[in-house]
Amino acid sequence: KKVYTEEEILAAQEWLTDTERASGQPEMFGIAKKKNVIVLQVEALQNFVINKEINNQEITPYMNKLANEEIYFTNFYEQTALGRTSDAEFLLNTSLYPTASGSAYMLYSENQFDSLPMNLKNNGYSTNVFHAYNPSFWNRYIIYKQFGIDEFYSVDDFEDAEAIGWSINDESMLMQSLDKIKAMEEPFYSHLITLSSHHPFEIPEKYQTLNLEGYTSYSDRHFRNYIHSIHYVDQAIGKFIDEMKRSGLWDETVVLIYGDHNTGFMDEGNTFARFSGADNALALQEGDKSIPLFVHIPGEENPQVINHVAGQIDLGPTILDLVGIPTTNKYMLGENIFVNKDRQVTYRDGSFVTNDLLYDATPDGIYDNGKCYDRESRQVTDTSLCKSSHELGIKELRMSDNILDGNLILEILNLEK
Ligand code: GP9
Ligand code: MN
Repeated sequence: KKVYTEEEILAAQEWLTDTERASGQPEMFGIAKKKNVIVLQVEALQNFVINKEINNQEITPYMNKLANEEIYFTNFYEQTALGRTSDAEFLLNTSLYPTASGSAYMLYSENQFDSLPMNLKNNGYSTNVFHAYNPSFWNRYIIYKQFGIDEFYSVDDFEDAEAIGWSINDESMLMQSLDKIKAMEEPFYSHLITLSSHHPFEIPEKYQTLNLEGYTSYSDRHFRNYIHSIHYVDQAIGKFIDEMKRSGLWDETVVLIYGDHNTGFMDEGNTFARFSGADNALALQEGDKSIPLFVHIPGEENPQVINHVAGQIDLGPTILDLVGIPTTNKYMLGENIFVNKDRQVTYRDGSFVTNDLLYDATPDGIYDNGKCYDRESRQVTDTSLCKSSHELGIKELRMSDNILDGNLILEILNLEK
């Protein structure tokens, strides 16, 4: 643990509670007051498959239905680093940035956080996580305690079922989880983390139901596997939602569904890139980090497609706002994604995306070596146009790192005493 001066601790506090960032009456505050919350985090789900057909077949018919009937964020970006799934969880649970090396779940599992689950728990929610894998993987069983998770259902808490990839198949995992959820007292918060669509995306032949003619070459195998696998997971999600509707839970529960991170396969000119329409460097950058986010809010009948930029770091504050827990003084870096403002999504390497610009940093970290793109003209633009946002992003990353290194949320709470 690094030691910081009182001045530095107060600077972190000020940054975290910055009123400009948290400004305005957040839209939709309390619109789902005391409703249950289900967060469904889907392994390697990218946005390019949504509303897309292959050989005249929908890849994700059930999620396409969500896109048409619920709230669909089309410009939502993943912000993970080397901690992969655990980084996506970390962003959700803490609204801080993942670490530049290693994994925050491993390195800072005993830190103090102003976590999403703890905030819900303090407001009468029971809190639980479902993930059918070894509980010590990514240090989950340690850090979940720190987050205020009451119950972690890991591999041994599920009945055995046909395996896909690393564990029991998602359909069984989701339905078994739902059985447990149905018996819970309300309100509850449940985070479900799927696994069937894990790299290298191989699933048993009987689930490979799409006709992928035209993509049969050896070099297309990852693409093929990915499309089959996401199609399988999509129908599992469909069954899960149908059962939520049948049992009445759908009307009592806020549901968020999003991908944890990219496939890592979208490269210039390859099938992933071509199929998703990423035919230039800017589109590649956008497409690679773009994940879908669907939000279901009970009582909100009007479907909405929301195009402004937002990222995973914003999930926690958004959920708290929806269920009516004020976020103004929370020690979180994100903000409610329903507020339509010119938000910036910063990536771990200092790259960022806004509604208008995308900055692509180089591994050497030298600002001028990176590229600044105008998202409207789709061209590389004057590097200086990205400068101030880049500086803000770097400052925020550093602040987040300090908060972890010095366990500063605990230090702030101690000062407040
Ligand atoms: C296993 C799962 C692994 O628990 O989280 O996913 P990964 O981190 O490799 O994406
Ligand atoms: Mn993952």
